Amino acid sequence: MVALSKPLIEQFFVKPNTSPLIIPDIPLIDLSKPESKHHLVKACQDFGFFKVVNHGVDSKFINKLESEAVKFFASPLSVKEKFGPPNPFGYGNKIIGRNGDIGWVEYLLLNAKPESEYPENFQGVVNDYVTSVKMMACEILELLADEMKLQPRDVFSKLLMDEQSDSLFRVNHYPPCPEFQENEKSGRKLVGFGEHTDPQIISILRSNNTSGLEISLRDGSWMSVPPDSESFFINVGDSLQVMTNGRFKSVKHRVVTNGTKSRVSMIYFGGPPLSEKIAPLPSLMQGEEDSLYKEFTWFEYKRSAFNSRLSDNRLGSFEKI
Ligand code: GA4
Repeated sequence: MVALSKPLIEQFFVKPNTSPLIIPDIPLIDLSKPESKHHLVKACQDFGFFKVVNHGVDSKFINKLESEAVKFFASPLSVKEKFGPPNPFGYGNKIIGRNGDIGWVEYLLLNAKPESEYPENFQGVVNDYVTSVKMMACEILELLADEMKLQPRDVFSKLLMDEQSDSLFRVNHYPPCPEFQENEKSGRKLVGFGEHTDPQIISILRSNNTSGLEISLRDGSWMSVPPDSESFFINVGDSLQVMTNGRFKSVKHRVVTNGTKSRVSMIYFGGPPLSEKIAPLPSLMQGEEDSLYKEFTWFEYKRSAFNSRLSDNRLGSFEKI
């Protein structure tokens, strides 16, 4: 990464914000327990965010992918840049999306389809990891459908299993920022990945043991999520918020960088096929309940999302007034 001069680094500061008055516990869900269904629904309603253990993803797949990622990001910039810029897939450095967002991060954004092309050494490794994480995502979505008495139980998961599913995979590297260390002492924070919600149905995140992830609480404050490399963190995405007519919350989150430690995260974004209509499930609507959203397809939502800035309220223009 290129070193930034003082004035430039100012662009990366996170706006000052309030800390939560009460720090809630992040819902912890043990997928091996029968009562997990109930806790999953509650976590999606209250936070749109939770952490899972006993997830069934083989640590071999996780460690192999992480070590390939570490090797890739340690290679010379000229080598990494051969895979960039992301268009839409590939290697990106400090520039996020196409609309002027920047962050103290470098990344690989990849198609999650099995036959996709990846940088050498990532080929089989990404497939093994994504296949296993996708199974866990589908299990979670089916448990949610069960608990909400939605029929068939694969109403959500079939969208990820569909051959045309538009799912993505991202590996992020947040390098330590030495220029920032003096500011860290003063309590200022440097943005790694600015605040946003994920447009897809569900996101499954795993990181190494470096902190940085923060979620936005209902009172507008930010809560830091303690890292846990043994668990997975799950986000409700905008599409799942719409399909549940606002019952589940698409959580706003961001990553702040660390002055001294490198953070590596890998995220699977489970999305529907492009032609899929994203609308509240009829079987979930009660009495005279009206959809909170105008009708749209995933293609339309995705196009609008990719034309927006990270912190924009993307669902806003799809809400009924
Ligand atoms: C956020 C979630 C995923 O990382 C992502 C991001 C995408 C990108 O990095 O190109 C976007 C962002 C994400 C939402 C708004 C647009 C598009 C950057 C951006 C400014 C891959 C995605 O699907 O949407």
